[in-house]
Amino acid sequence: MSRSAASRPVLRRLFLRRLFVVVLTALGLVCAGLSSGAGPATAASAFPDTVVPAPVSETANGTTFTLPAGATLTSDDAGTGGYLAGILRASTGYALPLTVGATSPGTIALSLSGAPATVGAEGYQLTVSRTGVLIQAQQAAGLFHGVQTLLQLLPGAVMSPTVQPGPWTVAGGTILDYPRFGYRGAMLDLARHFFTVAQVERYVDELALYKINYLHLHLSDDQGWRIAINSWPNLAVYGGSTEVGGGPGGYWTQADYSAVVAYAASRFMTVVPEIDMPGHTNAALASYAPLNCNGVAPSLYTGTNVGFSSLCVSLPLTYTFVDQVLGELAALTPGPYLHIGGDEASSTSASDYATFIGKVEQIVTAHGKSVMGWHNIADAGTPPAGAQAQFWDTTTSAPNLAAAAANGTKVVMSPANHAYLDMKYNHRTKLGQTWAGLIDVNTAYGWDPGNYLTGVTGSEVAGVEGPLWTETIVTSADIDYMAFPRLPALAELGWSPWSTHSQTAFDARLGAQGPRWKAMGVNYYHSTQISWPAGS
Ligand code: IFG
Repeated sequence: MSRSAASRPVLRRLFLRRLFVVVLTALGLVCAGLSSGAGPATAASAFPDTVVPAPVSETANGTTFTLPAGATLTSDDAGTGGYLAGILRASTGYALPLTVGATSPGTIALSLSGAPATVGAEGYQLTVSRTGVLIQAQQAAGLFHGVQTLLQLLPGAVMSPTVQPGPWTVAGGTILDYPRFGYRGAMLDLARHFFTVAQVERYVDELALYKINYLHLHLSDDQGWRIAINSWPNLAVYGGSTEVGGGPGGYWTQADYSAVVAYAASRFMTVVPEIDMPGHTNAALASYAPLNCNGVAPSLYTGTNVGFSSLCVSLPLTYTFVDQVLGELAALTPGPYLHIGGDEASSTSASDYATFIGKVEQIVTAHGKSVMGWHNIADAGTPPAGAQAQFWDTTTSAPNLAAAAANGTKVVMSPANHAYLDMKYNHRTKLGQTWAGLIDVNTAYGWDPGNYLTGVTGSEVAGVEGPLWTETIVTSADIDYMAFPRLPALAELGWSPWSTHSQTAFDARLGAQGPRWKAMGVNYYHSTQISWPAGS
């Protein structure tokens, strides 16, 4: 039998076996290739654990999506679509044409239909497939928050204002997300040091990354009055003419204020204006002698003491003043709250304080707004329906506040020893104060707003807020340094389910924020409690 003849069956078997192996391998590659999206087969991708605040649920599907240069955007909300397009076009260099209200979805589609009801007003469902991204929400705010998550699933360079090399790859899967608390705020003190509209809008853009939805503006204090009031023009012109340290101060026109309100709204943030009363009023008293009980105006004040000033509770003009100031602010403020302050009224007797706060609360209500105030307003009794009291002490109990909460007052949690962004990180921190303690990331993160105050738990808690007082804060770089990385910790406490609360997991996810802050030029503090990626 010739070699060929003798080995024919053997050769055939060999050929068929090899053919079978080749086919299997080819099939394997194709399947892997299909499951892992464009490009060579890769291992199944899991969602990167980088999103802050932590979402409610994340399910990876092992695919990856890479944004192609020819990608298209569609959005049912023009503002959010434009916001996303602006960021992506700048960093990818892609055209990314945007169609609003399109009938067929783009590569990235922001849709107001099909979202599960559980997402509510601010939540979203984000689905990443091999071929594209779909963000679904019940309302535009949810689309905006889903966009923040999508941006955090993309490489940090996506936040760069200049074109960066890709690839712009996102792990595939589904995220279902919605907030734990409805009030997730940040406060900026414009009174101790003045900040311009542009500086506040910059801060708004940074806050928006972490799904913050309230911007509390501290517009008046002993050292400065920062908002023009037409019926009392000297408040801003004279009362706003200085600041801590004796600098030139400044003030916003009502058009400036409206511009900030609109800008914040475009980032789905509601402005809460604060006129602090009856204490913290030296700038107003210096501006109008008749407002003083003795008819004599004090000097402007550029120091940092507190508790030495009080409006004149017995003077009828005081309530005309309050009514006209709050009336003009109410007309400029679409949001539900006017913040009346109420803190550190050391120069007002307890009975005068109760009288004053009671009258002012009625004035707020008469202008169609709900009262917000520091938790001290509960010392004057339970505020009107719809009111919020902001806890700022370093204790874990406040009996008058708990009593008001039992009567329906909601509580915004800002315990100074966890949430005050003007506290130093450590003794080496040049900026900031120490009276409430030193606050690094783990102290900012290590508490539960929903179970912190005795007798104030669950539904009485409206949410959290991170105040940034500016006695020592002068520039935008100073704001960045004190707010980042602690504000994201507070934002996570306000948004994420308590079941996701884990210091180590949060610290890892916070570290992943470093490259995007670097790309944005955010002057953040490289906390030694966090391992920051090289170069971030
Ligand atoms: N307490 C005062 C602020 C500010 C702050 C600085 C409140 C409610 C100390 N009141 O905090 O005006 O001076 O940390």
